Amino acid sequence: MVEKVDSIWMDGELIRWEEAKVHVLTHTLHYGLGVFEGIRCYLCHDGRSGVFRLREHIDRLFNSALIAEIKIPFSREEIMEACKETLRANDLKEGYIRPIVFIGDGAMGVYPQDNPVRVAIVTWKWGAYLGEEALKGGTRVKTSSYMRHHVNVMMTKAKICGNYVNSVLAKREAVRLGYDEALMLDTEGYVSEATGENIFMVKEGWIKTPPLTSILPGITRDSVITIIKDIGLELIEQRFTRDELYTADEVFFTGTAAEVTPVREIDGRVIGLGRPGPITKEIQTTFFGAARGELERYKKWISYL
Ligand code: PPE
Repeated sequence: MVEKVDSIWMDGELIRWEEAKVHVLTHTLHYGLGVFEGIRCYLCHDGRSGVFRLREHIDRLFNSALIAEIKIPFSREEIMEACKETLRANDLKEGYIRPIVFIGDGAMGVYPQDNPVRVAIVTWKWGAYLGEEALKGGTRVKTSSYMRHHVNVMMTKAKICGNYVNSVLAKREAVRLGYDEALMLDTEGYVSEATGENIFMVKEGWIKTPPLTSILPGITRDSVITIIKDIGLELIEQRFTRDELYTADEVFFTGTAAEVTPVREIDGRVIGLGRPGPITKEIQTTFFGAARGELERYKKWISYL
């Protein structure tokens, strides 16, 4: 359950949580065309609160809207400021920020020409996405019977609301079968991503991640790629198969919600030693250090409140 906060930003102003309601004819509710973001704000080591890569998330929101042919009635600067304003209004030192752009009520049918485009920003406390235990000890994963979207069926580079039906179905299946998360393959059978995370594998010191074809261009993925290169490790963006994953030394997920979560088991095969490996741990520690403002070279990623 999302813990209630005082205020939600909606269409340009802060309103009370109870008032943040929409009509049942909201177009996005029926047809799924809307775009959203997921951003984290961390309590930094110096006591300040900092939003992690706010600019990049808002840029992706506008890219998603461009792909979805939705015109956002605010500027990037206004949305960035509104994210911070909402955190401040709720006195959240640390938390998750969810901006959503959706098509309001008016016409029904798949051509909502004059329906208003609405924007809301909600903030709440969100702990470890796959659980504290997973963050420390690794998560258990099952290859899904659902494939990730074909690139011409859904627009996979956009964070479109309706795209997540695929994620919800895959996640439900994985949890029903006793796993924590679903691994999804692309329509050609190569490893794509998880329901809300990108994936990396480590083998003999090399790190691989799928290229930006059928996956969401993750901002945590991008941060981790930078960290990997800065550490001096080799990274290759290349397609790989699930059996290559089974024989990897280490596997981990990245995502705003999931942060850097080690994977310890896939389809009943133990990965490496069955616990987070040294490279995963180093990347995870560096990522949290960066997000909490402890590392000078990554301070450019933080927008302080
Ligand atoms: N792939 C998918 C499909 C995805 O949803 C996310 C984020 C990522 C990769 C990683 O992207 P990034 O957050 O920019 O590193 N998933 C968001 C939604 C999770 C949810 O359940 O809601 C998130 O992590 O905020």
